[in-house]
Parts: sequence; structure tokens; C-alpha cells
Amino acid sequence: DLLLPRRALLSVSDKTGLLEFARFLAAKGVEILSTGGTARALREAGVPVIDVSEHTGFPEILDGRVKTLVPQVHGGLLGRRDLPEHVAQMTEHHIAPIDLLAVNLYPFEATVAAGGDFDACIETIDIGGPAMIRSAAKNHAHVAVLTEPQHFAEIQAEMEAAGGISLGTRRRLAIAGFGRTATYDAAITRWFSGVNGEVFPARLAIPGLLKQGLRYGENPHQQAAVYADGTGRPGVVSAEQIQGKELSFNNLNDTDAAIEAVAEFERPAIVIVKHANPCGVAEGVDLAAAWDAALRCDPVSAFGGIVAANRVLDGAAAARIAAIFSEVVIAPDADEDARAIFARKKNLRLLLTGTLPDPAAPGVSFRSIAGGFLMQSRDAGRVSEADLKIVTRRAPTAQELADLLFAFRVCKHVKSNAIVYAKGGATVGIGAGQMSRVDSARIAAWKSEEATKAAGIAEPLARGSVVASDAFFPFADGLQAAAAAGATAVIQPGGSMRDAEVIAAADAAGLAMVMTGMRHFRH
Ligand code: 93A
Repeated sequence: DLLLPRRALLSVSDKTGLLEFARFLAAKGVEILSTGGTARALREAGVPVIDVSEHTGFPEILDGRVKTLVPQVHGGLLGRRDLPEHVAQMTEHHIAPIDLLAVNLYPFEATVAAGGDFDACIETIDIGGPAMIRSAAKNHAHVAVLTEPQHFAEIQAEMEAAGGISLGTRRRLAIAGFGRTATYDAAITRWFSGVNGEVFPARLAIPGLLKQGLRYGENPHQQAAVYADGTGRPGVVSAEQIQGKELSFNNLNDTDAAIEAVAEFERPAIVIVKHANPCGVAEGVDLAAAWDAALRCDPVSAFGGIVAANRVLDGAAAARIAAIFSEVVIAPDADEDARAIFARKKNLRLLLTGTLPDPAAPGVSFRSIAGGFLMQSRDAGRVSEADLKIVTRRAPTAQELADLLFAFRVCKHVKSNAIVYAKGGATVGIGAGQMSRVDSARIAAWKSEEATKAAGIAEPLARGSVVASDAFFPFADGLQAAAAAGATAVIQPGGSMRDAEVIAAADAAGLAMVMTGMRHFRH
């Protein structure tokens, strides 16, 4: 089962690790064929190499578009060494077997990421490379295909240790090869459909690069891994982990929710997340003040939570945050003082993203359902003062208005049915994920009573607060529950058959109410 390669074809755009591996092959007596730039690099390094065009007797033509798309190459990769007819045909047509292929494709993804124009992207679509990878991967029984720079060292090590390349390794390499061409074509499909304005192409292609395997999934009996989708959206996938244990599946999910939520706010802000829902969100003059206010909302749930900040963490904020146990802290950056404080908390995972995800940026989100996916554009919707329609006799005060907009932004990140009480730029009660809106309203009110008790203050936190609802109130009851808790103003999308009834109830309770016309369901 051991493959001892006698002839190799090396054709790589990213030449990382190339020379060392080629020298190793040459020392083993392997004949090396290579394409233009790769051959040049090898020759300059003194590695013996034969140009593919010399080997095939066919020149590279059409600006290199046809270099390796010839029978001598594909026959050499695809011919079965165990079938006499194949061997005879190869001999007849002067096709020499190629037993090892190393290809690193034209950097299409990098060209797109660098903002290359249409022609540049089209020209960077590699045709010959994927064709060779697929030929070699199909014929893995006789050929080893290397498609990632790290494969060089792995294969060299195996050849040194075992004297050849095992079938098991060749299969693994073939899977990597098919995966490479699949993600490559997925990137092309996504880019091309994007520039052509097709958000939902007839055949969906999702590029995915394994970032890391996870110890387990949402539960210990589930397997899990995290993939990068190639969009480069800053967040938990791209973040650098500075310290702490490996992130779990639930950590990643919760941390994503936290960083996406905190990115919504312009002023210094903190979001604390538990089970993918915010349990405290606040803006402040600085992050330390925002933390204090966010924590006050639900200090019980905040324990062991995920903390996200929208500014560089400083020592003052870090000291406050580090006073309780958190699983993860994520922020664009942390200064030296903050890092030193967190470094003392061995179990805390510190993630730095460099920059925040843009809440208004277009993008898509997926959800798997039995037998398929649901795909939608991400909820990039944001409501500003100009979008609001005042529907009650009383208009909100300036302070209420600021809190209404704040609360509605938080609401967008709370699982439906979502009810959020806020006061002075901080949440004071959050009701999430209930099947009935009035239950979410009651839970939010009860949470604010608990927070009041925990704060040891006489004045209820919800008194003089505002309330936000992610979707319209179908009945007046939810709104009345909010008024009873002490809310004085309401923000909601509107659009219920019973809007008039709900508005009348608001007027009767002396509430100011605004409608956004935009709903923020999140499930
Ligand atoms: O232009 S291609 O699609 N046509 C080909 O026949 C072909 N053969 C290899 N691109 C082709 N390649 C690619 O050239 C390889 O995938 C590799 O990325 C690159 C290496 O070119 P060079 O050796 O000239 O740097």
C-alpha cells in the first residue's frame, strides 16, 4: 500500500514550504515536473526540474490559461497502474505516470478579499489546478495529492518514517483535495452571484474552512467544529484568543451574540450574555460605568456569562469585570493594564477582534432545518429617531426618546418574544423567548424587581423606565403589564389589528408610545 513516488508535478501559487520539500524529493531521486513560475523558483534554488511544457511537448499558451490541461498530465495522473489496458495505452501515447501532485491554486479568495475588480477576479479563477487536483484525488489509489502548504512537512515526515505514502494518507489527502476544489468553487460562486445581484443562486455554495474541532457540541454527546466562511466578518471566528481554555460550542454561540449586540452602540457599551440572550446591556461614559450598569440588570444571571465591550478595554473596566466570574470577555482590544488584570484569571478566555462587526453590513444567515437550510439576509435593520411615529397623546421626553431607541436596539438581540425595560441607557429588565408576549412582559417586570432587591435600593429600577417590544403587542395586556411595572414610554413596531386598542390603553395609562414600522424577530 505504500506509494513510493517516482515522478512529481509541482505547481504552486503560494510557494511556502516548496523548496524544502522539492529538495527532499530530489534527494529521494524523484523526477520533478513543474509549471512556469514554480519551475523558475526551483531552478533558482538549484533543484533539478523539468518544465511541464518540455515533458509534454506542448507549450504553455493563452497567457498560461493552458499549461497543464493536456493528456500527458491528466493521463499521467488518472491512469490506473493496476489495469494492463491503462498501462498499455499510456505507453502507446507516451504518457508517463505522475505519482505525486502538489498544487496550490491561484489566490482567488485573496483577490476578492483585497477588492480586486471584476477582470482581476475572473483572471484569478484557476482551471488547470483544480482539474489536476480532481484527477489526482480520484486516482488516490496510485497518486498522492498535496493541496495545502502544511501537507509538505506531513508527507515528508511520513516518507522519512515509513519510506512511502500510505493509502490511508492518500485518501485523507484526496478528501482535502476535493474539499479544496469545492470551497474554491463555492467562493467563486458566492462572489459571482454577489456581483450579479443574485443573493439566492439556484445552487447554494458555502465555503467553509475548518478553524478548529471542538470538544463537543451543544451537549457532550454531540460532536462539533467551527468553520470560517471566508467573509472575513470580524467577530468570534476571526478573534485572537489571548488566554484561557479552549472555547466550547456554547461559548462561541454566546460570544457571537454578545459581540454582535455590543457593536450596535456608539457610546462605550457592555453586553453580558447568557444562553445567547443579553442579561444586561448598558452604555456609559466609559466601559467601567457601562459594566456597573449592565451588571445591575441581572447580577445573578451575569455570573459565568459572556462579556462584550465595544471599546479597547482599559484597567478600570477590566478590574470591575474581573470582580465576578465570566467565561469569556471579547472586545476590539485590551490595553496592557487590562491584559495584566485578566491574566490573573486563569479560567477567563480573553478574545480580541481588532475591530467590531458592522451592524449595517449586508450578509446572510443560515439555519438548518430537516432536509435543508433557511437562508436570509442578516437583520441589518436599524431604527433612528426619524423612523418613529408618535401614536399617543403624549410625546416621549428627550430622555425617554434616547432610552426608547436604546431599548429597541437591545430588543433586536433578544430572542422573541422579547420585552426590554431600559432606563438611563441601561437595561433594567429583560424578558426573552416566551411563547406569549405578555409572559415576556411579566418576566421582564419581575426580573427588574429582583434587580431592585439585589441593588438594595428602595426606588424600583423599572419606575420611569421605557419598554421595547420586538414585535407588535397583539393585545393591550402586555402594555398594561409594563405600565404597572412603572414604564412611562413604549417602543414597538405597530401593525396589529388591535393597534387602536393598544394605543387607547397607552393613553389611558398616560404612556407615550412610538411605532417603528420595523420588527426584530429573533429565534
Ligand atoms: O491558468 S490555469 O487555469 N491553467 C492551467 O493549465 C494551469 N496549470 C496549473 N492555471 C494553472 N495552474 C496553476 O498555476 C496552479 O494551480 C498554480 O496555482 C499556478 C502555478 O503557476 P506557476 O508555476 O507559473 O507559478
